[in-house]
Amino acid sequence: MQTSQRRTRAGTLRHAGFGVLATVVGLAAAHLVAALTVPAASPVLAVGSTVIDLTPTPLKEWAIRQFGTADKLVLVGSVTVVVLVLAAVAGIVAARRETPGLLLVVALAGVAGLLAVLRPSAGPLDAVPALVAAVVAVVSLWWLHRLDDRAHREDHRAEGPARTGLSFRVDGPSRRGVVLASGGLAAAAVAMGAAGRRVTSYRLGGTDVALPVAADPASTFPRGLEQRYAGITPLRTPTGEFYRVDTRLTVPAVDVDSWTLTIDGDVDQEVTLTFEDLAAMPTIERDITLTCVSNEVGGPYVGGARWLGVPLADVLARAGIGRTRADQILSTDVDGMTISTPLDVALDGRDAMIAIGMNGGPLPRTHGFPARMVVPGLYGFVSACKWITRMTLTTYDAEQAYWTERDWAVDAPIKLSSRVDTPKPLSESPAGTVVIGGIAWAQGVGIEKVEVRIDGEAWQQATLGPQVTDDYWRQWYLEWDAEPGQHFIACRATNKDGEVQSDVRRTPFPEGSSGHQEISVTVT
Ligand SMILES: Nc1nc2c(c(=O)[nH]1)N[C@H]1C(S)=C(S)[C@@H](COP(=O)(O)O)O[C@H]1N2
Ligand SMILES: [Mo]
Repeated sequence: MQTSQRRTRAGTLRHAGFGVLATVVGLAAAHLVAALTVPAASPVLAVGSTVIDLTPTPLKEWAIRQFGTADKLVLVGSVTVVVLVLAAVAGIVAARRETPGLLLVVALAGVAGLLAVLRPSAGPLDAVPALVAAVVAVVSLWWLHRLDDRAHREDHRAEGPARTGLSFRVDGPSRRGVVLASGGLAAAAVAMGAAGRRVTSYRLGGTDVALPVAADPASTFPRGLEQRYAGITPLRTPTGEFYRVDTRLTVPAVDVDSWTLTIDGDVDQEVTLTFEDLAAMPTIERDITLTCVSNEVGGPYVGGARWLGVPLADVLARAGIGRTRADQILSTDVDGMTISTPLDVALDGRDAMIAIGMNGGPLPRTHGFPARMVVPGLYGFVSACKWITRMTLTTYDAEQAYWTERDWAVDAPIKLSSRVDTPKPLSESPAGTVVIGGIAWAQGVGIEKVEVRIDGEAWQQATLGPQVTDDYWRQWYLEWDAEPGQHFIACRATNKDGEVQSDVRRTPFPEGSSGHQEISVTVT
């Protein structure tokens, strides 16, 4: 009794392991095949992206709050756990009744294949990786069970049923075969996974493009306060440190030579521009601060950069929009993801552009290579479409974009806001002069003043850093004679229209956070 129970438990574990191993090998093989064909069609990515898209907004908000930019990893990690549990079940089932077990594996791959093919930009090739996953996983599982059965029979012959309980014996030749096969499959999975990554990063390599010299350049960039006060956000965000927010698990690889931008919908005539066409148009260079609607008060999703691009109005004029009845530009990226922008806002004279350069270089892949939209004053989710391939002139009645379908605001101007960069919340500073410093932004209007409040007392005016443009953030600082104890520091900005930053607390959903940031620090 003892023995047979042990045998069952150890056997079940081993069979579950076979299911997991076979599935992982299948996924790795599929990942490699996807890397060679359509990277986004990899079952892991196809399932992961679908989960991200289907996650209800409140849950996504919660994930972003809890895990920051690791939110996607957490969501996808949870899916992975579910898949592996199902794979383990398939392994156990297959040991008892082969066909249903193998069919469960096929079903798992089938779901991934279906999701890959249902992606907006999918073609027939996109089913191939899931097909590969199914074949490799089924064959691996079948093979492992074959070897295992043989080992089982050998044990019986050699020593009678009582000994078979020690399932992890590796001394019989067939038992050794099982161990070797498992090790071999695991090694193959690691190798194929690594090769897949290699191939992808090789294919995604180049963002080398010749950028035009700006016909209308930005003015000389001033020296920021960060030179004097290290804790303050640099006046220009280094490209590699610029915040990144998008729905993508992997960064799209766009081949600039075959990339095009089409303007269609309610226009005089549809036009399609190549990168060369675009870069040949007169360009502007502007310092603009981008902000994400998901930025909490005091949050990190805001960045200042120098953008090079073609004025949006000029690009749209290529298609002719004089007679359009559209109220929306529906932008589509290389994967079919959509972002909507109010047409009247984009064309009201602000420096809206199709950007092709950032901080003196081409756009990095993470920030939309080879081209993206930038509209000063609008949150990124209603303007900053990265990897843009199409702008459709349409109406909000006729078509909805990704986030508007998810109940986010339609027209979302960036809210007047400010942030304390130094001292850090909950930090300790020695008594004496402490520099309180940070940034404030009021895109389109400009910052008039920033005030600081310590321990709930009167607001004190901070000193502003250099003015760049009204579309750009402004640094500020205040020297504080700090005495020992716990203190509370708050800040608020006033824009050049005299509007004071609202102290009404709002969550990012549905149109951006508001409220005053107040931090607690200790002076020793
Ligand atoms: N194609 C695409 N463009 C996109 C997004 C996206 O998910 N896909 N996210 C938008 C959001 S929400 C923001 S805030 C900005 C962020 O731009 P960044 O990642 O370059 O900082 O890109 C916007 N453009
Ligand atoms: Mo965003």
